[in-house]
Amino acid sequence: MTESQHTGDQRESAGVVILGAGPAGLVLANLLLRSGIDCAVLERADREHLLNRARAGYLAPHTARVLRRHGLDEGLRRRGQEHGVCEFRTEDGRFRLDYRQLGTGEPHTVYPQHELVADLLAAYLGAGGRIRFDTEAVEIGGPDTTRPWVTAREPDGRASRWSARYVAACDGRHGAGRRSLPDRAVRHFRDHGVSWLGLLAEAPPSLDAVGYATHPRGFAGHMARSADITRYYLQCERGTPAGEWSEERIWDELELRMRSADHGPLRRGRIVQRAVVDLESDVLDTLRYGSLLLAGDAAGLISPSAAKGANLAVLEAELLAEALAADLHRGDPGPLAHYSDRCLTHIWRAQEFSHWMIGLLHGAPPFQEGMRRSRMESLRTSRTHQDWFAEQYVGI
Ligand code: RFL
Repeated sequence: MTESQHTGDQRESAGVVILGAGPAGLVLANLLLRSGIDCAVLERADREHLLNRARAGYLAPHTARVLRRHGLDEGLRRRGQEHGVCEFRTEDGRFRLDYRQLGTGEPHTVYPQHELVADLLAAYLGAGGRIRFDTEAVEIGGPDTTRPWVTAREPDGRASRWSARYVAACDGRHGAGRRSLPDRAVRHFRDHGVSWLGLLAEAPPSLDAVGYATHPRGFAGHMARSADITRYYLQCERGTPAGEWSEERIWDELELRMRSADHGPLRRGRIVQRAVVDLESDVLDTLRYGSLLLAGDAAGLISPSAAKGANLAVLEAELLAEALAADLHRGDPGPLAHYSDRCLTHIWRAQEFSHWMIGLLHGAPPFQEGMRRSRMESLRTSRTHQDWFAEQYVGI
């Protein structure tokens, strides 16, 4: 009797086992498959859930370039909308920044994350990729060895054990990657002390710009997603249950904070998704623990204030794919040794800008509020500051 029959565990293996089929996991999986590296993706959610999970929407020019470079941008090219203007509404009126004309002169592409995930999944499956839905990685073992393994729960509830040369944890903030970090791992954490009620409305955008409104009652935000879906944010008290606000109260509050009386009404519609997001950040001191590599939200959490998370995930996935190919194809361990440092440079830069945005959009009396106003005024009046903003806003 084999050990697997004895324990009842199902035994599987792959060169690289990837946990999570979000943007990080699926970009990595596509690139590894194309370079001929045997890989398998384990995804906790079922396919339906995965393809309908609305999250990010603003993709950086770098993200579009990565997807184009690897022929993964067909949906983005067809359905993505270029976006290059933001509008700030404050107690002093409103001003617009055409950030496509400033800084590096590049726009965002608005393309819903779940559509990107659908494109990446179709490309991966079309190329013969292996993925297990409904399969939750429970724990990663042996990261300090050259034969790490993942224990997982299969859809039928049975345990499985996947062995690999490398495990890539792309399974987000609450995944097995984070849970399996060794004791020596150091995590730099920051709670920004602010919460947002994130909403998806079945309503066309109300502005042809990203809208950021500051108000004594708190921040409000408007971000287009598609011709008939718009994301809104409302700053709320920490601990507010997502369902507490009625739809009518949400729209009234959005109109009040976005100063609709002065600048025009919002186009209302059914709220189809809502969640409270506490603005938090964390950065790991390294993204590699032996044979365990982390990418995307698993590698670092960034508040959604500057729309960087999915963009970092794609950047890291490409770097990781190149590093794994160098190691597994050419026996060159150099790029893998530098993977973490290369990512951390971008991660800290994104964290810094995201933190700056939080300070721009939220004030607490009296000192922070003074800082917020000064920051906003400088952004309104200084061309140098506007160029800096534009560069950071679209860059990673
Ligand atoms: P994901 O997308 O969370 O995917 C992780 C996947 O792993 C699976 N999983 C597991 N699978 C197996 N075993 C386990 N134990 C598992 N645990 C989890 C999950 O089911 C999931 O499928 O992580 P990834 O790939 O790292 O991508 C990160 C992005 O999703 C995230 O950073 C962005 O959504 C952040 N973000 C934004 N980023 C942008 O770049 N631009 C934006 O405009 C933007 N807007 C946002 C956002 C995040 C938001 N929320 C939800 C915090 C707006 C919001 C409201």
